[in-house]
Amino acid sequence: MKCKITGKKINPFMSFGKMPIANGFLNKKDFKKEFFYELKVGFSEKFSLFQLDEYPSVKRMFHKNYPFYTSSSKYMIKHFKNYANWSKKFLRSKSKVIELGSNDGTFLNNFKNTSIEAIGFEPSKNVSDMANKRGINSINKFFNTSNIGELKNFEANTDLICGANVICHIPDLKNLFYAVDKLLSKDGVFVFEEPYLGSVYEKNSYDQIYDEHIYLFSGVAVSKVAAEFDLKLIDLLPQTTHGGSMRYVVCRKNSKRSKTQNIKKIISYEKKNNLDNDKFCKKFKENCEISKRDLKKKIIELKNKEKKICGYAATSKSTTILNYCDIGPDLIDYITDTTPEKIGKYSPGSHIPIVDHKFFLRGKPDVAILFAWNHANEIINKEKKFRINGGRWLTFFPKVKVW
Ligand code: JHZ
Repeated sequence: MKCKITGKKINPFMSFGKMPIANGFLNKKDFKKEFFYELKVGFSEKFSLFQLDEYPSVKRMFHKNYPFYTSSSKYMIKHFKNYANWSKKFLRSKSKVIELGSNDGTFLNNFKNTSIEAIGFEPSKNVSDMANKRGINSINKFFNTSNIGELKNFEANTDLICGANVICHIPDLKNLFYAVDKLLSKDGVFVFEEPYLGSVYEKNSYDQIYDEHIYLFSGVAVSKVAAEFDLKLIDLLPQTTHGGSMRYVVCRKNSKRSKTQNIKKIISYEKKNNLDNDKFCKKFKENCEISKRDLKKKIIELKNKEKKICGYAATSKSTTILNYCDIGPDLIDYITDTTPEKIGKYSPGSHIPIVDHKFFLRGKPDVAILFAWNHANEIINKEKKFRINGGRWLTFFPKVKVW
């Protein structure tokens, strides 16, 4: 395995086994030709960067039927509104803004009807089309040095380049930073929030590791990577989204902007927990193995008691859980979901039927495995009836629990 920045050899420390495309929901007729790769992870000491070894081509992952809409969570709509309002402190009335991986426009919608010129880059056509329909300027392309050529008046003139849950999806970080360098204004900021390595390690939420998440960042990693590209990390802001994320604020090395105290605090937490070096990897691997054993044991125990088990939300994350723990339709009857592109299909690799969310209570499950555990508050609140009727949730981070 090679570090994706230095090209130097690194030793993968763990394999999650053969994996399908995390969002590759499929029809029965396509089971035989399903694509698999090996999900192995390693750690680059030079950049303290947690990364995947193999991953499928980006075109296999992001295409005209990408089955994820940011707006599928009410909480996330609110979160993006707050994120956009917060980011306005970096903007002037005529500023230019670019969002990477702008999906259905949930974030950029907050700049509509303002004097700010905002553009999104979104490689998946269905979600990009949805943004354009909402009146949000969305370019249906990957953000890279080849595709920013037409944005002449954004060159060295963009005050905010931002993303959420997107930078970790971009394999070629060098090209990404070159494109950012071309577009960022003198004191402009590059802001992104991503699932945080510290939270994944603390909660043992290894399901954040799948094909689309090529990197798991930390404060140390981003500060080292930024420095490599003549940028500096000036702020770190922990977020509760996606089970624990971090917002990174980066600007040009010679910008007048200065670093906040948050950086020192968070980086010292990371150093204390060895997240800046590969010492944490062994423990992390052991924790994943324990979690896998406990989850499988609990599900078999429930099944032996003749409980009807379903999954709640066919998340990308559930692909890692189901395939790594070898959980299939013999154990889980179906998974309910709200996304039209997933309903009527089968889960990648494990081939569990995905049914419309309307079927959740009607199916009368005894136990529902909460695969969208990161949206637990929102879901448990709207599904109060499930527990009142005697149903129980099964959650698995940080420990397996039926409640
Ligand atoms: P959710 C996706 O991951 C993919 P996923 C991506 N790689 C990423 O980084 C993050 O998002 C940001 C369903 N659902 O948000 C809808 C319900 O059924 O945890 C979706 O299929 N009922 C870009 O997929 C799925 O969950 C609900 O009440 O792990 C989304 O899951 C809610 C709230 C969601 O992201």
